[in-house]
Amino acid sequence: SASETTGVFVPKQEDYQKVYNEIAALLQEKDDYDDGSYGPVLVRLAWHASGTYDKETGTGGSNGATMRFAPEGDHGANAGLVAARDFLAPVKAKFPWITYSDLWILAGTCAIQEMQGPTIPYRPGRVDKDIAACTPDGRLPDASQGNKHLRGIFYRMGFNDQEIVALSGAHALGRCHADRSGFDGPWTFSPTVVTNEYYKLLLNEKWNWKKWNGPKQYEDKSTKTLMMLPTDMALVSDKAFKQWVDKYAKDEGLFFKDFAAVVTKLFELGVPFDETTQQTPITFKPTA
Ligand code: DDH
Repeated sequence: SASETTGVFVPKQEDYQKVYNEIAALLQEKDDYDDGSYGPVLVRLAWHASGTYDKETGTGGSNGATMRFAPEGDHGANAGLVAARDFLAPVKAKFPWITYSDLWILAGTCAIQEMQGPTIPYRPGRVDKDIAACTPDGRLPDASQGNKHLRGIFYRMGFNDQEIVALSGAHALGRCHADRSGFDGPWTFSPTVVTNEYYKLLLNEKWNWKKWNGPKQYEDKSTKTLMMLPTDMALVSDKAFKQWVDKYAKDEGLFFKDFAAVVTKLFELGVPFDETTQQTPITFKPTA
């Protein structure tokens, strides 16, 4: 076999499941962080690794893990993601054969499944690139903007309106940190569980501008503990977006199905899989 002749370890599906299990165990163990889980910040790392993709030039995307290097790691949008990269350092040390690029996407996949989200099929095969492959600043969305900006950013990656709305449901998870983005607070009352609550709250809550010295964001009228970004509110003020918000708020099953499909697409942007080998995606077994 290739591994016997070259001495290079050729991982099998069960080896990737071992990496998954290790991350899942660490998620359980390290529960003294934010709302009790590193899950959301792992999802954000995988998204920011992928969301730099430009379909015209084929640059960016999760193939490369160039956020390891200062120019990209220091982009404003990536503030705080060092917490996710540090969380994964012992996993990389234990399984040195996996590339950072594959590890970050596997971790995002694991976090979604362990937070009770849908199954995300996973294909390995990403290679780490050097500093020269870092993408320019400005490829990730700017939360202070509106629908035109959202379409500009996500159409560049190759997504349509329905996919933009389905991807945004990730904001059921996690929170904004004043010392990272400048914004503050969670979007939902259950920020460590994948749900369609984000859409329900967008439609059913009354949202007012928060009165504070920070960047412009919304707060819910009833509890003043939840938040929405200007880009989140664009999903209900824009008619073409809103019809999908309505659908996902009504039907969590539809959201799970569309979220799994669009996250799989996001995580594979710009990854040159050898389509001739028909590589079967891995379906990881969740631990719960
Ligand atoms: Fe997001 N996001 N995101 N987001 N995001 C933030 C946090 C998290 C935008 C801005 C912010 C997606 C889309 C958008 C997650 C997942 C995804 C924060 C707060 C800002 C700001 C960061 C901080 O202070 O720590 C904007 C703008 C958009 C958009 O224009 C659509 C998408 C597509 C995803 C995805 O995963 C598919 C997650 C998870 C978090 C919570 C992170 C955490 O640490 O908690």
